[in-house]
Amino acid sequence: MPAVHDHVVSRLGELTIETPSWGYGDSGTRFGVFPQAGRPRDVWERIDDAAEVHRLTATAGAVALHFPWDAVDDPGELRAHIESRGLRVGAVNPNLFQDPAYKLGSLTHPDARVREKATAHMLDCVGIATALGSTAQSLWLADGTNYPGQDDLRARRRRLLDCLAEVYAALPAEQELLVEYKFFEPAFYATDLADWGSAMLMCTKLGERARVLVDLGHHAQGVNVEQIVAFLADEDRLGGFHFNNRKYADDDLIVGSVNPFELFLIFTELVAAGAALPRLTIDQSHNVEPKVEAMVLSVVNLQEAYAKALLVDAAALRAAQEAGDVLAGHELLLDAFRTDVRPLCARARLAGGGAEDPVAALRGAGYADRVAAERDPQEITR
Ligand code: RM4
Ligand code: MN
Ligand code: MN
Repeated sequence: MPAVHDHVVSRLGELTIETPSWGYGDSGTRFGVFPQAGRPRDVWERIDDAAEVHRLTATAGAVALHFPWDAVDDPGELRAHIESRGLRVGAVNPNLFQDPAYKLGSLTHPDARVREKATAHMLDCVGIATALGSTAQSLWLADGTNYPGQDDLRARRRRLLDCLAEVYAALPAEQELLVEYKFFEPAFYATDLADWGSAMLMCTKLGERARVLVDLGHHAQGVNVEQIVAFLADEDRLGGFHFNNRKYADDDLIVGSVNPFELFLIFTELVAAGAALPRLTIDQSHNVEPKVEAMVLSVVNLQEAYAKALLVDAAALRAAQEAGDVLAGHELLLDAFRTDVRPLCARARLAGGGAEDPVAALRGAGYADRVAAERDPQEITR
């Protein structure tokens, strides 16, 4: 690779991916869970796994947490553990989708007492984030209805706005509120925050520190996600991402595995925005694939997509677009996308103290076997 790509290596060195604590633990589909040997038993071990991903990739220096899944008695102790592993706390994710009280909704529930409970949980999470040194609340609202007429769509929206306004007012200056949307599931008729438009409108009403979070798996088939990214960035309302990949629905597969071109186009829009990158978080569910290896591969795929986007010849692209040359611009994107950036990414990782080939290094280090022996010596399933 020519030295001319030094700028790409240095930009890659600044890339930070947040890995999700919930992506290390057991997960499954609604049909079953296949426990993996060596799966972390608690948040402390989830952090250890996140630290291993960062050690190998030099790019995963933050870990997003989910509450109450990651609740501990002393947040200060958790913060110290995270920092002792060379990590920092990423976004704090409240959980408004598992408590039995939320059967008909949380912040949109028809009963004010349930809304108060959900709001109180979010306010708790603001306190936890403050103690942990986190700078974001990241909300996925699972609320919705299953049948037409089940509830009043406009009333639900106003209830949601009232509750979120209370949370927003309690946010310390260094914290932002990320609002994630998802078009369906668990509700199947109407989801209260189903798309980027409803999330964006909510953010606009709340204030400038409320921004939209784009989860790549939360759109209907065929939706042009990179265009959504471009529009949100243009409005300065792009708060961040939940990276994953999908074939059919919210599949939570390894980012860049099914549709690497879409991922490249998303990074191309981020680079074109010319601003600092938004929060970049992985949100995946590794049900059959080895969890730490899946996370390492995900980070590598993100590095490669970003590197390719940095190789797009922006001046030539603009000239082609201004000349109305339909295919020249497209071919410029293909040039960048088809470039083998693996050596560049390896250089960036080595410069950051990571591994040249993180997946091979992980396998070679025997990490999976070691944690399997330490964490559950009885287990034989892998
Ligand atoms: C949802 C959504 C959220 C994540 C949960 C576990 O589908 O993507 O971001 O917190 O799953
Ligand atoms: Mn998500
Ligand atoms: Mn999801």
